[in-house]
Amino acid sequence: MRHSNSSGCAKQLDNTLCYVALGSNLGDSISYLNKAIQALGDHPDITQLSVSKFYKSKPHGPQDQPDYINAAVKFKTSLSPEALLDVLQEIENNNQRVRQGVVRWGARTLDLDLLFYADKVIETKRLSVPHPRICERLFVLLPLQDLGAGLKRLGKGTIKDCIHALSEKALNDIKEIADDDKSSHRKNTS
Ligand code: A4P
Ligand code: MG
Repeated sequence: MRHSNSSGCAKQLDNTLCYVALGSNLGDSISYLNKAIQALGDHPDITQLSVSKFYKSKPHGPQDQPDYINAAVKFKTSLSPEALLDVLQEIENNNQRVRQGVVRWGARTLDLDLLFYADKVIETKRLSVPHPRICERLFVLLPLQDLGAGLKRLGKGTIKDCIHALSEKALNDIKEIADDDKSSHRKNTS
């Protein structure tokens, strides 16, 4: 089966439901997220893309870096997990992502993490799926909740259970971004 995207091109439909987390804390973060969403939506092997709300939060890990903007997307794809990782890393590279080597969790223009690839558990040199830190991170849990994702595959209860297990400080450190703010940046990217 085929359908058309916004530019009218036919796209191959496939059935693997994936969730990807987006994060940025360097430069115009909202624009970087919007550019990544556009690149994923335009990819010929990706269909039915939905986007969560955007959130602003304090950094996890080293504190001497700017606040992050985070979101998540879900889509269907015919790409294998490794091929999808290649696409995610290419989009990061096209958006000025510089890997700093020694600084774990350092500042970045764009980070795209594969959270779920259907129900598959993947442990290879390049991929850990489901992403190992989902339940510790409100900036991942809230966008997943927006997208109606389930966490059954993690064996840690529901998204709400994971959110309630996090500290009050974590809850205070994250704020939803108004749609007006998102769209003003989206206009700047077109
Ligand atoms: N890799 C393994 N599994 C995956 C996966 N499921 N998705 C490998 C994507 N990549 C995966 O990634 C390093 C290697 O992980 C890749 O080469 C890939 O083969 P990277 O993007 O170069 O490095 P990274 O992102 O710095 O590492 P890491 O450990 O993935 O960091 P995280 O967990 O993404 O944390 N605070 C807030 N508020 N918001 C944030 O978004 N992000 C981080 C980064 C820290 N603090 C944050 C946020
Ligand atoms: Mg990453």
